[in-house]
Amino acid sequence: MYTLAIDLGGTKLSAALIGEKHDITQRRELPTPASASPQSLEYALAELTGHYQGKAHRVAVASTGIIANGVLTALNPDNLGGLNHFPLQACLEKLTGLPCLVLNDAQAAAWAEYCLLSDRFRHVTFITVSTGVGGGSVIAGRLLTGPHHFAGHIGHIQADPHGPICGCGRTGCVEAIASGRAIAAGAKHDLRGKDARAIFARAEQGHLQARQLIARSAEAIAQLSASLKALLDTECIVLGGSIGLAPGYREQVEELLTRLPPAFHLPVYPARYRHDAGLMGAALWCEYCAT
Ligand code: ADP
Ligand code: BMX
Ligand code: ZN
Repeated sequence: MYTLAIDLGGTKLSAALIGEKHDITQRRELPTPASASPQSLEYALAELTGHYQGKAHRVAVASTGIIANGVLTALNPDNLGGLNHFPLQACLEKLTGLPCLVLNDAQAAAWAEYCLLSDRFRHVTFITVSTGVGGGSVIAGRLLTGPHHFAGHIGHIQADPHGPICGCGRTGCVEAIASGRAIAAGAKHDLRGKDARAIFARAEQGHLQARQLIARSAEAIAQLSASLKALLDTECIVLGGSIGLAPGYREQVEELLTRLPPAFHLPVYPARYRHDAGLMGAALWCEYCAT
């Protein structure tokens, strides 16, 4: 019995089969189409799911965006090339002929990482620093989704009232300062036009502006983590996404947290499922909902 797990992010679209023992096989990845046209996303999903025909009995999706009743609504459409509305569940059910469950990507990853930590903690918050900044919290063993499926959209908490305008319409959101897109947007002079991955590579070589862009991102995530402790009394933060998992980034966040008053200190762990936290979380959530 296999679950076809799909993770739709602002940059990449991944899929894998997840078995009963939670083994991950046949992982594939495509770039997320950067287009406001729903057809482009449907074609990409058709290409991806085509490889798994007849191999799974259900589909579990972790997706960027606010996910209500299987429909994706972007809070920050810029992350999806302007696309702001997509009937994800209906589209995948049509493409695969299988039942499909959809959950926000960071909420899904939070569930997966909580499942690994539940012997030690009952209050866990996951933060992805990736194309955007997303989050999910499990409090007292329950995943918070909220009445409008909006819980965890912590990338849109204000970090700086004088900061850049975010794609969601607010000013100075954490996402507008710390995300991969924000790091790239902040790049000037010789770094202009480079993506976050390239900026990390330059920082490793000692490039001052690259280091400053990354430090600004890490500072916003450290402050966000402290605010989440104040709000939820979360016992730890789990950091994921390609930026959250980039070498040295988590350590910077941890170090910046130690400069705050002790009441705000909390451990920051790397996602143990690494880049597969969303995939695994969607499959585990599907399993949990079925019991
Ligand atoms: P998604 O948002 O689709 O889930 P990722 O978690 O890979 O995808 O995040 C994409 C962002 O991470 C992009 O801004 C990209 O430039 C950046 N990125 C990808 N790989 C790395 C890396 N090795 N180090 C730092 N940043 C990276
Ligand atoms: C945005 C928002 C969240 C998402 C987060 C991380 C959109 C399209 N997405 O804040 O729902 O969880 O980005 O997404 O509004 P990722 O693509 O970086 O994984
Ligand atoms: Zn915002």
